[in-house]
Amino acid sequence: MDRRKFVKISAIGSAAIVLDPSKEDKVKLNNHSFTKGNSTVISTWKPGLEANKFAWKILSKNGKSIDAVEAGVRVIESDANNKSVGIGGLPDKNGIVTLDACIMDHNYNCGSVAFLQDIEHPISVARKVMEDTPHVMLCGKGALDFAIEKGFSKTNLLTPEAENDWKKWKELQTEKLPEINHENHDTIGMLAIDEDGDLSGACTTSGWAYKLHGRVGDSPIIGAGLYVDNEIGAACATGLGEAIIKISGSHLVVELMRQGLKPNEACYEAVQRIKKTNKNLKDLQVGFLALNKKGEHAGHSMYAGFNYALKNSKTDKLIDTKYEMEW
Ligand code: SD4
Repeated sequence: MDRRKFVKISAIGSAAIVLDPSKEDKVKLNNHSFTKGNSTVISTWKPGLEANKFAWKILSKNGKSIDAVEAGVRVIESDANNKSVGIGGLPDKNGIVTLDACIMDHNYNCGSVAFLQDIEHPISVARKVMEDTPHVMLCGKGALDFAIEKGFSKTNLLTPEAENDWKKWKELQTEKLPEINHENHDTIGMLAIDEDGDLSGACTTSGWAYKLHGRVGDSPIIGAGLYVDNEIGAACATGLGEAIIKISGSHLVVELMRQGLKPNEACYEAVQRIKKTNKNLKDLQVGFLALNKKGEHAGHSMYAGFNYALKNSKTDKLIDTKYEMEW
C-alpha cells in the first residue's frame, strides 16, 4: 500500500470515529466482525505445526483462545530439540539458560516473565502473573520465587547438546554473538481466535543465543513481542528483539490494522519501520504475524525464510511469508 493511500485510510478512519464514536459502529465500519466457524490458530516457524495441533484440540471443542495458546506453546517449551525455547534453549554468555515469555487475552489482561531460570513452562508462570497478581511482569529471582510458590518445580534447562554448542562457541574465543538468522530461530509466537470471536496470544523464547547475562528481548514485552486487542486483531514478532522493541512492533501492527490495513499490509509496514529505524540491516532478521478479528492472517519478514503454521477447520499447513531481502 502506498503512503498516500494509507494516509487517506487513516483520515477516513479518524473522521468516522469523530462522527460516530459508538464502539459497535466503529467495529462495523472497520469490518472487524467475526463469523462463527472461523476459529483459527497461527504460530511462528515450522515447530508451530506441532504446537497448533494442541491449540486446535481446545479451539475445535469451543474452548477459549487463552487456553489454546498456552497449551500450544507449552509443547515447544518441552521440546528439548528446539534450541530457542524452554528446555534445550541455547544459554547466555555465562552458560545459563534464561527464558522470556508473555501471554495476553481478549480483555487486555496480560502477564509476563523475563530472565526466568530453571522453569520448564515460563508461559504458564506468565499466565499466573496475569491471573493471580495485580502486576504484568515479573523477572529474574522474583519470577522464580513466584513460580515455586505457585507449585512449579525446578528443572535443569541446559541439555548436553546446548551445553556442547555453548562450549564450542566459547572455544572460538570470540565475543561476537551469532546473528539471529535463519539458522537459529524458533521462538514461538502464537495467535488464536476462538468460536466466541475472542483473540489471545502467547510468546515464549530462550532469546538470543549467548546473549549477555541479564539481557531481555522483545518476547516478554507486551506491545513488542505480542499484542492483542480484541476489537481489532493480534500480532506477534520473532527475530532481533532489540529492533522489535524500538518500534513496539506488535502494538504497531495492531494499530495499523485499526487504521484499516489488512494483516499482510500491517506486517509489511512494521518491517518498513524496522528498515527506517536501523542503519545496519545486514542479517537483521525480523518477522511479524498478524491475525484480525475476521480470522484473516499474514506475516512479513525482513529476510527470506520466515514461515508460519496455520490451523483451522479447513487447513493445516506451513506458509512462507513475503520478505524484503534474500540472505
Ligand atoms: C529475542 N525475539 O529474544 C527473540 C528471539 C527470536 O527466534 O525471536 N528468535 O530477541
